[in-house]
Amino acid sequence: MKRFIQQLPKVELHLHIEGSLEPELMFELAKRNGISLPYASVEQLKQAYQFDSLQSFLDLYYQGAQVLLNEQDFFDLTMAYFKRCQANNVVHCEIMFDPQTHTARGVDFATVINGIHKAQQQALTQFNISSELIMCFLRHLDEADAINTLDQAQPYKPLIKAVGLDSSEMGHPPQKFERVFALAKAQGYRLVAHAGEEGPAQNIWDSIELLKVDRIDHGVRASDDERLMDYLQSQQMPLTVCPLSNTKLKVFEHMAQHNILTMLQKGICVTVNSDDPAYFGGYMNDNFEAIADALAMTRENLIQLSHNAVDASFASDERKHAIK
Ligand code: ES4
Ligand code: ZN
Repeated sequence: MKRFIQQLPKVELHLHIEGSLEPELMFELAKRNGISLPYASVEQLKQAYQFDSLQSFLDLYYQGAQVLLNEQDFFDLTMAYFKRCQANNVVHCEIMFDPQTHTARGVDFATVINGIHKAQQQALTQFNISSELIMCFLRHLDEADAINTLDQAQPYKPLIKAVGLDSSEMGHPPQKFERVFALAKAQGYRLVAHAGEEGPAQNIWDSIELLKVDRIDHGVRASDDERLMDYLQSQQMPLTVCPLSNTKLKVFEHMAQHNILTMLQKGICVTVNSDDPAYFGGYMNDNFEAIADALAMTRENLIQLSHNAVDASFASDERKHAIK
Protein backbone atom coordinates (compact mmCIF):
# COMPACT_ATOMS: atom_id res chain seq x y z
CA MET A 1 0.00 0.00 0.00
CA LYS A 2 2.92 2.34 0.75
CA ARG A 3 4.17 1.99 -2.83
CA PHE A 4 0.68 2.47 -4.20
CA ILE A 5 0.28 5.70 -2.22
CA GLN A 6 3.70 6.96 -3.32
CA GLN A 7 2.96 6.50 -7.02
CA LEU A 8 -0.62 7.88 -6.82
CA PRO A 9 -0.67 11.38 -8.36
CA LYS A 10 -1.95 13.71 -5.63
CA VAL A 11 -3.43 17.19 -5.28
CA GLU A 12 -3.08 19.17 -2.05
CA LEU A 13 -5.77 21.78 -1.28
CA HIS A 14 -5.10 22.65 2.37
CA LEU A 15 -1.55 23.66 3.21
CA HIS A 16 -0.39 26.66 5.23
CA ILE A 17 2.98 27.67 3.84
CA GLU A 18 4.02 29.00 7.28
CA GLY A 19 3.16 25.52 8.61
CA SER A 20 5.68 23.92 6.26
CA LEU A 21 8.57 25.68 8.03
CA GLU A 22 10.75 22.77 9.19
CA PRO A 23 12.75 23.26 12.42
CA GLU A 24 16.06 23.07 10.51
CA LEU A 25 15.06 25.90 8.15
CA MET A 26 13.64 27.88 11.10
CA PHE A 27 17.07 27.79 12.78
CA GLU A 28 18.85 28.62 9.51
CA LEU A 29 16.63 31.67 8.88
CA ALA A 30 16.91 32.80 12.51
CA LYS A 31 20.68 32.77 12.12
CA ARG A 32 20.58 34.50 8.73
CA ASN A 33 18.30 37.24 10.09
CA GLY A 34 19.91 37.67 13.52
CA ILE A 35 16.79 36.56 15.38
CA SER A 36 17.09 34.59 18.62
CA LEU A 37 14.76 31.64 19.16
CA PRO A 38 13.67 30.55 22.66
CA TYR A 39 15.11 27.05 21.98
CA ALA A 40 18.72 25.93 22.22
CA SER A 41 18.53 23.41 19.38
CA VAL A 42 16.42 21.85 16.65
CA GLU A 43 15.87 18.87 18.99
CA GLN A 44 14.60 21.10 21.80
CA LEU A 45 12.22 22.85 19.39
CA LYS A 46 10.86 19.50 18.16
CA GLN A 47 10.29 18.50 21.80
CA ALA A 48 7.93 21.47 22.11
CA TYR A 49 5.67 20.16 19.31
CA GLN A 50 3.19 18.48 21.64
CA PHE A 51 -0.24 20.00 21.38
CA ASP A 52 -3.52 19.55 23.22
CA SER A 53 -5.65 21.95 21.15
CA LEU A 54 -5.61 24.20 18.10
CA GLN A 55 -4.57 27.20 20.21
CA SER A 56 -1.56 25.43 21.74
CA PHE A 57 -0.32 24.81 18.18
CA LEU A 58 -1.12 28.31 16.89
CA ASP A 59 1.02 29.89 19.62
CA LEU A 60 4.12 28.05 18.34
CA TYR A 61 3.18 28.49 14.69
CA TYR A 62 3.02 32.30 14.99
CA GLN A 63 6.23 32.33 17.00
CA GLY A 64 8.04 30.26 14.34
CA ALA A 65 6.89 32.55 11.52
CA GLN A 66 8.85 35.43 13.06
CA VAL A 67 12.06 34.22 11.39
CA LEU A 68 10.57 35.08 7.97
CA LEU A 69 11.70 38.59 7.04
CA ASN A 70 12.94 38.90 3.46
CA GLU A 71 11.70 37.85 0.05
CA GLN A 72 14.45 35.22 -0.10
CA ASP A 73 13.09 33.67 3.13
CA PHE A 74 9.60 33.27 1.65
CA PHE A 75 11.13 31.90 -1.55
CA ASP A 76 13.26 29.36 0.35
CA LEU A 77 10.29 28.32 2.50
CA THR A 78 8.04 27.80 -0.51
CA MET A 79 10.72 26.04 -2.57
CA ALA A 80 11.34 23.61 0.30
CA TYR A 81 7.62 22.77 0.27
CA PHE A 82 7.64 22.22 -3.52
CA LYS A 83 10.57 19.80 -3.12
CA ARG A 84 8.37 17.82 -0.70
CA CYS A 85 5.57 17.94 -3.28
CA GLN A 86 7.87 16.46 -5.87
CA ALA A 87 9.02 13.71 -3.46
CA ASN A 88 5.35 12.97 -2.60
CA ASN A 89 4.12 12.97 -6.21
CA VAL A 90 1.91 16.01 -5.58
CA VAL A 91 1.21 17.43 -9.04
CA HIS A 92 -0.93 20.42 -8.08
CA CYS A 93 -1.28 22.33 -4.82
CA GLU A 94 -3.20 25.29 -3.43
CA ILE A 95 -1.08 27.16 -0.92
CA MET A 96 -2.53 29.23 1.93
CA PHE A 97 -0.62 32.16 3.35
CA ASP A 98 -1.38 34.48 6.27
CA PRO A 99 -0.32 38.01 5.25
CA GLN A 100 -1.37 39.52 8.59
CA THR A 101 1.16 37.37 10.48
CA HIS A 102 3.86 39.20 8.54
CA THR A 103 2.48 42.71 7.91
CA ALA A 104 1.79 43.04 11.67
CA ARG A 105 5.60 42.65 12.17
CA GLY A 106 6.46 45.27 9.56
CA VAL A 107 7.12 42.86 6.68
CA ASP A 108 5.61 44.24 3.46
CA PHE A 109 2.80 42.39 1.71
CA ALA A 110 4.95 42.59 -1.45
CA THR A 111 7.89 40.81 0.23
CA VAL A 112 5.68 37.88 1.20
CA ILE A 113 3.82 37.41 -2.06
CA ASN A 114 6.78 38.02 -4.37
CA GLY A 115 8.88 35.38 -2.61
CA ILE A 116 6.08 32.82 -2.75
CA HIS A 117 5.20 33.66 -6.36
CA LYS A 118 8.78 33.29 -7.62
CA ALA A 119 8.90 29.81 -6.08
CA GLN A 120 5.57 28.93 -7.75
CA GLN A 121 6.99 29.93 -11.13
CA GLN A 122 10.15 27.86 -10.58
CA ALA A 123 8.12 24.82 -9.41
CA LEU A 124 6.08 24.94 -12.60
CA THR A 125 9.09 25.06 -14.93
CA GLN A 126 11.43 22.83 -12.92
CA PHE A 127 9.01 20.20 -11.52
CA ASN A 128 5.82 20.65 -13.61
CA ILE A 129 3.93 21.27 -10.37
CA SER A 130 1.05 23.72 -10.83
CA SER A 131 -0.19 25.79 -7.91
CA GLU A 132 -2.63 28.46 -6.79
CA LEU A 133 -2.50 30.87 -3.85
CA ILE A 134 -5.13 31.31 -1.14
CA MET A 135 -4.85 34.43 1.04
CA CYS A 136 -6.21 33.74 4.54
CA PHE A 137 -7.59 36.23 7.03
CA LEU A 138 -6.77 35.59 10.68
CA ARG A 139 -10.13 35.23 12.39
CA HIS A 140 -8.84 36.31 15.82
CA LEU A 141 -8.20 39.78 14.33
CA ASP A 142 -11.06 42.16 13.54
CA GLU A 143 -13.06 42.81 10.38
CA ALA A 144 -11.31 46.11 9.64
CA ASP A 145 -7.92 44.36 9.64
CA ALA A 146 -9.23 41.78 7.15
CA ILE A 147 -10.66 44.50 4.89
CA ASN A 148 -7.34 46.35 5.04
CA THR A 149 -5.59 43.12 4.01
CA LEU A 150 -7.99 42.67 1.08
CA ASP A 151 -7.13 46.23 0.00
CA GLN A 152 -3.39 45.51 0.24
CA ALA A 153 -3.86 42.49 -2.02
CA GLN A 154 -5.44 44.58 -4.79
CA PRO A 155 -2.23 45.08 -6.85
CA TYR A 156 -1.50 41.33 -6.65
CA LYS A 157 -4.98 40.10 -7.50
CA PRO A 158 -3.85 38.12 -10.57
CA LEU A 159 -1.56 36.07 -8.29
CA ILE A 160 -4.27 35.14 -5.75
CA LYS A 161 -7.02 32.66 -6.61
CA ALA A 162 -9.03 32.60 -3.41
CA VAL A 163 -9.41 34.02 0.07
CA GLY A 164 -9.80 31.92 3.20
CA LEU A 165 -10.32 32.14 6.94
CA ASP A 166 -8.04 30.49 9.50
CA SER A 167 -6.70 30.69 13.09
CA SER A 168 -8.80 30.30 16.28
CA GLU A 169 -12.28 29.01 15.39
CA MET A 170 -13.67 29.21 18.93
CA GLY A 171 -15.06 32.68 19.66
CA HIS A 172 -14.60 33.87 16.07
CA PRO A 173 -17.56 32.54 14.05
CA PRO A 174 -18.03 33.01 10.28
CA GLN A 175 -20.54 35.87 10.81
CA LYS A 176 -17.70 38.17 11.82
CA PHE A 177 -16.37 38.04 8.23
CA GLU A 178 -19.61 38.12 6.23
CA ARG A 179 -18.93 41.58 4.77
CA VAL A 180 -15.28 41.01 3.84
CA PHE A 181 -16.18 37.72 2.13
CA ALA A 182 -18.93 39.52 0.16
CA LEU A 183 -16.36 42.12 -0.94
CA ALA A 184 -13.87 39.40 -1.95
CA LYS A 185 -16.54 37.53 -3.91
CA ALA A 186 -17.51 40.74 -5.74
CA GLN A 187 -13.84 41.15 -6.68
CA GLY A 188 -13.82 37.69 -8.25
CA TYR A 189 -11.98 35.64 -5.64
CA ARG A 190 -12.97 32.04 -4.92
CA LEU A 191 -13.78 31.46 -1.23
CA VAL A 192 -12.83 28.91 1.42
CA ALA A 193 -13.02 28.88 5.23
CA HIS A 194 -11.85 26.69 8.09
CA ALA A 195 -15.01 25.44 9.80
CA GLY A 196 -15.99 22.48 11.95
CA GLU A 197 -12.39 21.73 12.94
CA GLU A 198 -12.85 22.38 16.68
CA GLY A 199 -15.99 24.45 16.29
CA PRO A 200 -19.56 23.14 15.84
CA ALA A 201 -21.30 21.93 12.69
CA GLN A 202 -23.24 25.22 12.72
CA ASN A 203 -20.00 26.97 11.65
CA ILE A 204 -20.05 24.82 8.49
CA TRP A 205 -23.65 25.83 7.75
CA ASP A 206 -22.78 29.49 8.38
CA SER A 207 -19.68 29.35 6.16
CA ILE A 208 -21.82 27.96 3.34
CA GLU A 209 -24.88 30.18 3.80
CA LEU A 210 -23.35 33.46 5.01
CA LEU A 211 -19.82 33.42 3.57
CA LYS A 212 -20.83 31.49 0.41
CA VAL A 213 -17.66 29.40 0.35
CA ASP A 214 -16.70 27.04 -2.47
CA ARG A 215 -15.00 24.58 -0.07
CA ILE A 216 -14.85 23.90 3.66
CA ASP A 217 -11.42 23.45 5.27
CA HIS A 218 -11.54 20.54 7.76
CA GLY A 219 -15.32 20.17 8.27
CA VAL A 220 -14.97 16.93 10.22
CA ARG A 221 -17.55 18.04 12.82
CA ALA A 222 -20.18 17.75 10.05
CA SER A 223 -20.77 14.20 11.26
CA ASP A 224 -22.56 15.67 14.33
CA ASP A 225 -25.38 16.83 12.00
CA GLU A 226 -27.08 14.25 9.77
CA ARG A 227 -28.93 16.90 7.72
CA LEU A 228 -25.62 18.68 7.03
CA MET A 229 -24.02 15.40 5.91
CA ASP A 230 -26.89 14.90 3.41
CA TYR A 231 -26.52 18.50 2.23
CA LEU A 232 -22.74 18.22 1.70
CA GLN A 233 -23.29 15.03 -0.30
CA SER A 234 -26.10 16.43 -2.46
CA GLN A 235 -24.19 19.63 -3.23
CA GLN A 236 -20.81 17.88 -3.56
CA MET A 237 -19.39 20.59 -1.27
CA PRO A 238 -15.72 19.62 -0.82
CA LEU A 239 -14.11 19.15 2.60
CA THR A 240 -10.31 19.49 2.82
CA VAL A 241 -9.64 17.02 5.62
CA CYS A 242 -6.26 16.89 7.39
CA PRO A 243 -5.88 13.55 9.20
CA LEU A 244 -2.52 13.99 10.99
CA SER A 245 -3.49 17.54 11.98
CA ASN A 246 -6.69 16.20 13.55
CA THR A 247 -4.92 13.62 15.71
CA LYS A 248 -2.05 15.99 16.68
CA LEU A 249 -4.58 18.62 17.81
CA LYS A 250 -6.80 16.02 19.53
CA VAL A 251 -9.82 16.56 17.30
CA PHE A 252 -9.72 12.73 17.21
CA GLU A 253 -7.80 10.88 19.92
CA HIS A 254 -6.79 8.02 17.58
CA MET A 255 -6.69 7.76 13.79
CA ALA A 256 -8.94 4.68 14.01
CA GLN A 257 -11.71 7.08 15.20
CA HIS A 258 -11.36 9.39 12.18
CA ASN A 259 -14.54 9.84 10.15
CA ILE A 260 -13.01 10.42 6.69
CA LEU A 261 -13.83 6.91 5.42
CA THR A 262 -17.41 7.11 6.70
CA MET A 263 -17.85 10.42 4.89
CA LEU A 264 -16.23 9.05 1.72
CA GLN A 265 -18.59 6.05 1.79
CA LYS A 266 -21.57 8.42 2.10
CA GLY A 267 -20.46 10.05 -1.15
CA ILE A 268 -19.20 13.29 0.39
CA CYS A 269 -16.38 14.99 -1.56
CA VAL A 270 -13.66 14.55 1.09
CA THR A 271 -9.97 15.11 0.28
CA VAL A 272 -6.67 14.41 2.11
CA ASN A 273 -4.27 17.24 3.02
CA SER A 274 -1.31 17.95 5.30
CA ASP A 275 -2.31 21.36 6.81
CA ASP A 276 0.94 22.24 8.69
CA PRO A 277 3.24 19.34 7.85
CA ALA A 278 6.33 20.61 9.69
CA TYR A 279 4.34 20.70 12.94
CA PHE A 280 2.03 17.70 12.53
CA GLY A 281 4.56 15.08 11.51
CA GLY A 282 3.95 14.44 7.86
CA TYR A 283 3.42 15.46 4.26
CA MET A 284 0.85 14.06 1.82
CA ASN A 285 2.07 10.46 1.66
CA ASP A 286 2.24 10.27 5.46
CA ASN A 287 -1.37 11.46 5.70
CA PHE A 288 -2.58 8.91 3.14
CA GLU A 289 -0.61 6.13 4.86
CA ALA A 290 -1.98 7.03 8.28
CA ILE A 291 -5.63 6.73 7.20
CA ALA A 292 -5.03 3.74 4.94
CA ASP A 293 -3.50 1.85 7.89
CA ALA A 294 -5.89 2.91 10.63
CA LEU A 295 -9.10 2.63 8.60
CA ALA A 296 -8.22 -0.32 6.35
CA MET A 297 -8.84 1.60 3.15
CA THR A 298 -8.90 0.00 -0.27
CA ARG A 299 -6.98 1.21 -3.31
CA GLU A 300 -10.32 2.33 -4.77
CA ASN A 301 -10.90 4.51 -1.67
CA LEU A 302 -7.48 6.16 -2.13
CA ILE A 303 -8.06 6.75 -5.85
CA GLN A 304 -11.45 8.31 -5.05
CA LEU A 305 -9.83 10.65 -2.50
CA SER A 306 -7.32 11.77 -5.10
CA HIS A 307 -10.01 12.25 -7.79
CA ASN A 308 -12.10 14.28 -5.33
CA ALA A 309 -9.15 16.65 -4.85
CA VAL A 310 -8.82 17.20 -8.61
CA ASP A 311 -12.57 17.93 -8.86
CA ALA A 312 -12.48 20.25 -5.83
CA SER A 313 -9.41 22.18 -6.96
CA PHE A 314 -9.37 25.68 -8.44
CA ALA A 315 -7.16 24.51 -11.33
CA SER A 316 -8.29 25.28 -14.88
CA ASP A 317 -10.41 22.62 -16.63
CA GLU A 318 -7.45 22.05 -18.92
CA ARG A 319 -5.11 21.38 -15.99
CA LYS A 320 -7.71 19.18 -14.23
CA HIS A 321 -7.99 17.10 -17.37
CA ALA A 322 -4.21 16.74 -17.61
CA ILE A 323 -3.80 15.46 -14.04
CA LYS A 324 -6.88 13.24 -13.60
C1 ES4 B 1 -4.27 26.11 11.15
CL1 ES4 B 1 -4.81 23.54 11.73
C2 ES4 B 1 -5.22 25.19 11.60
N1 ES4 B 1 -6.44 25.59 11.96
C3 ES4 B 1 -6.72 26.89 11.91
N2 ES4 B 1 -5.86 27.81 11.49
C4 ES4 B 1 -4.65 27.42 11.12
N3 ES4 B 1 -3.59 28.12 10.66
C5 ES4 B 1 -2.60 27.26 10.44
N4 ES4 B 1 -3.00 26.04 10.73
ZN1 ZN C 1 -5.59 24.67 8.14
